[in-house]
Amino acid sequence: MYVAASGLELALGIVLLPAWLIAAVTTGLQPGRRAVGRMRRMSRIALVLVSVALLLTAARLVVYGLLARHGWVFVADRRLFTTFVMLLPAVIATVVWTVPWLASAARNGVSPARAKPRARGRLPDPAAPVPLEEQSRARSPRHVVPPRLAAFGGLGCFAQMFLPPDRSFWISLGAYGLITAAVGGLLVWRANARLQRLLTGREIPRRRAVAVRLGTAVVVLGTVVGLANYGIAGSRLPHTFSMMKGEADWGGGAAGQHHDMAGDHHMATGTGGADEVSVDELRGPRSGTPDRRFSLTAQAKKVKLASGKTVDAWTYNGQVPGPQLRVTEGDLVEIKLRNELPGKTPVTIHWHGVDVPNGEDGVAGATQDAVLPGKSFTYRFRVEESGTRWYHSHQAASEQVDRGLFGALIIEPKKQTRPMDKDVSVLAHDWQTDKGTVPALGALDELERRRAEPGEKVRIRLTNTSGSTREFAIDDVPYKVTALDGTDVHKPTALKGKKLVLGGGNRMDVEFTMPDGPVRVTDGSAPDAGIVYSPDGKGVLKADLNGPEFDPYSYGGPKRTALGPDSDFDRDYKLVFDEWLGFYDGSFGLKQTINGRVFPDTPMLMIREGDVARATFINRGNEDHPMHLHGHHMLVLGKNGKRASGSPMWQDTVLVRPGEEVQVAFKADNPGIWMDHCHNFWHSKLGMVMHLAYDNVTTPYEIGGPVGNKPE
Ligand SMILES: [Cu+2]
Repeated sequence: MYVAASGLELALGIVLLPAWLIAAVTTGLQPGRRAVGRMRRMSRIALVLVSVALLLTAARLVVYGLLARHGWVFVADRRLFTTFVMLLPAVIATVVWTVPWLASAARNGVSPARAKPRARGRLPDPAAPVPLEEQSRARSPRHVVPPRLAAFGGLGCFAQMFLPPDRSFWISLGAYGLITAAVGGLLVWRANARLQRLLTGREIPRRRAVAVRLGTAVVVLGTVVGLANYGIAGSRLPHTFSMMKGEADWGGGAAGQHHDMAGDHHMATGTGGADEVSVDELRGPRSGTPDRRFSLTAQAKKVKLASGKTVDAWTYNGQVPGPQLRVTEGDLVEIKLRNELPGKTPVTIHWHGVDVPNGEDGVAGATQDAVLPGKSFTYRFRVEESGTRWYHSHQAASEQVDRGLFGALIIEPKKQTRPMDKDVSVLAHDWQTDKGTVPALGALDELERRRAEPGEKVRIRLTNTSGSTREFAIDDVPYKVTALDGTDVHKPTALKGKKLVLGGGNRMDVEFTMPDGPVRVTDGSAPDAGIVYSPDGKGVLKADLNGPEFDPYSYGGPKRTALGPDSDFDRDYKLVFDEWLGFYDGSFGLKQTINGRVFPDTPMLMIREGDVARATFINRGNEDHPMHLHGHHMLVLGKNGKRASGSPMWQDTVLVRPGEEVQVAFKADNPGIWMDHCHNFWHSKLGMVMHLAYDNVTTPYEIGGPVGNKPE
């Protein structure tokens, strides 16, 4: 609904400008028509064109109303100012002044004032010249300027995406108002000058007129080119900089004692108190024999998908997805990362959804330097939780995860309460192959048939390792969603034929008992692929991808939690996501903004250990944003003002779809500097990255630097 309205708004923005432009030009042509008959004809045409533009304007207002139904926050921005400051006043002026005159001229070939005495059936002779008085009336600024100013308003609507989102209300009101008034003034001045020339009979010599137009064109073109150049150069990020550049956002609570100033935060030798700690000190246990030991080596390898399509992959241990790591709650885990990638490509490993000590989090430029080829890095941490997790590189993820540097990480609970006969990880991914982009489950890009005996208990761990939102279907069996992002759902109930929606990075455990007939697991992005289980391993079943959407907000049974909507929050962050066409780091694209800014100018969420925080995510843009907070589990409180009513939803990645407002709570119980970013890596690459910083934690690492750290 929101996306449809927003798309309609975009389409209207594209047609509004030409519609008003043509209407304005045609209206402006009237005074040049010297015979009453021609003036009448032209007025009719102008009237029709103005009416079309008015209808389109009305449509924009309707769309604005539709968007406003999602909440004031969704329209109290660029939309408000382009529509109600730039466009609407000019349109009203057009209706009040231009339309009556055009209507009269269309009927009589003269203005309303003159028409009255002659109105009784006797129209002026069509061939008669339009009296000078009439011509000057036709050229009056109040008749010709309103549609021109409306065209400028149309330009505002057309170029809305280029305007900075989420700026302060009063400053925006002032800026949009002043610019519109200035353009209006300029148009009136120009119309007046023309009128004077008509009355005095002194026309500008043709050459001079051409020169003036040419000059104007050169100035406009120069400005555009200059702005573009400035945008390219000005948006370029420095070679090396600290993550901690953004403005500190204390979430309305008291500022910490250590770092009132953003910027000094990155210095290991800070000015803080005795409890100041570097991320280097926030490591897992350095001693002790690990319960599980793994070795993951990043290697380039040409990998074949099931269909035979080839991926020029970057892998852990030569396979895609990387090896599945299985550990047990309470284990001390040691993973040695070695980099054998070609060239100078550095890598890391991030343990997605595991609340590891900050120094083990694997974020290049924040918690470590990325590991260069030939080098290694050892992660050690004790897992104090269980469930479906995954791991992936957190260095230039839009390229590295995309190419295959990821795998499943399963943490078995200490005591398995629901043992399974089959426990299967399904990692949905988009592969860049020699035959284009191919969605697949793991490396399965076509249908695979597997054997499963009736009565067998099956757990499917759906994992979305791609950036885009995925919709899964489980046919044709009743099942339960037993975990969200690896945390058990309380009292799950049986479901059937639902559409299971997972944002990028999300996981969902699904359990069922194998029936006599076949069962199919399908990712909607690859409807012809998937897995079919059947007793003989030859089952045939069509996927039904059109089921109603599964709603995790009302699923399962409620349960008391330490946090809740009525908790006493020390911090309350409000984060609005939007889109902004322009330059970012030297190239042109659709920037993904948080509170109107892109990384590293996005807000730094500041917190103190022990704080209880709430965050409200508002998606004003047109694409899904799966927001992933490292090192913490967020309790999802509700959506669009409605409280979650089912089982508590503890998630590390929260999907916020366009037009949605999602509220989460979390406890600051894991000191560090933690990424909080959109898990659509293309969005994080385009600026949608921020972090949660404990006020006493510092990092010696920087973005860029000798190894080229790229945390996004
Ligand atoms: Cu996003």
